[in-house]
Amino acid sequence: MFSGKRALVLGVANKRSIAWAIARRLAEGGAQIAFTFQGERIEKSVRELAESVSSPLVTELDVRDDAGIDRVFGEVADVFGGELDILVHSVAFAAAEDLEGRFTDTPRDRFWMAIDISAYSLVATARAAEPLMEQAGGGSIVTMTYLGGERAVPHYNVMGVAKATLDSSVKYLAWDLGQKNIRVNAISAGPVRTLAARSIAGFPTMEAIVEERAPLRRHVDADDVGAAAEYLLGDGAKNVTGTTLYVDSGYHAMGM
Ligand code: NAD
Ligand code: 0WE
Repeated sequence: MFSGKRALVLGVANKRSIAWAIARRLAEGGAQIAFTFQGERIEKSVRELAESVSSPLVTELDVRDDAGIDRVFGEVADVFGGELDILVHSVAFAAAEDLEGRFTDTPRDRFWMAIDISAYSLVATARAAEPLMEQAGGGSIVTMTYLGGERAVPHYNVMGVAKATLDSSVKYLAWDLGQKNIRVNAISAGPVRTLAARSIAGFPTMEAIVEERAPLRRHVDADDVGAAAEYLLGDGAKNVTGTTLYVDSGYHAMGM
């Protein structure tokens, strides 16, 4: 399904990462995959995972760094002959203390930091990918979002505001880049047990609520998200852009 396709995946931290579940699907379909990671602490685990899918490039990137983004897309252009077909954006961060207290108390600097890392990074990386995807005759971009950007989910707080920014950015990017046959979509996942999720107090309670109230009465795992990404990134979705695909056991459809 992805034979001859070249992908860049942002946001693998370890084998539980949603980005890794997506990368695995791409690799099974025959894609070549470049990876970025953030911070020395996770470098080893990302290099090992990347090696298992014969990745031609693993490189560090903090998405707040414009020069870093330029450098990484230069490296991607080098290994993929100036072309890129697929970009997976699976990055988010807010200060831990802002996911605990009241949203009302979010200070200015941490409000902007959450939006910078979790939303502006999609705009910056899509812009950097644009010439490489244009060279390839088009491309597909997928990002990860959550219902907390549309509805108030207790404790999601400033991350919800960041996801609202991300969701809107998907639509404006879809309009701009559609002219170049580049598609931009989001997947809205229900709670998945990853590194970013496990550290959140009350995560088991959220899973219990999904099991009780979602139409399918079960929680989702990273591989369910991988399957949805496989669809959105593939030619089967060639006329799908600017949209959100929910992988949440139907939870978003409920009013109670
Ligand atoms: P994860 O911790 O495995 O992935 C988050 C990634 O963001 C990590 O690889 C981390 O290194 C990266 N990151 C954070 N700050 C960064 C920075 N400044 N520069 C570069 N990278 C940075 O957790 P995950 O659950 O796989 O999260 C991936 C995406 O899925 C996020 O956008 C998250 O909001 C979204 N999401 C997660 C869930 C869930 O329940 N796990 C549900 C819906 C959406
Ligand atoms: O997007 C997310 C979580 C993203 C995230 C996680 C962390 C934990 C560690 C962003 N920043 C940080 N910062 C840290 O220091 N999800 C969709 C998972 C999630 O997080 C929640 C949720 C759900 C669901 C937080 C509160 C309530 C629900």
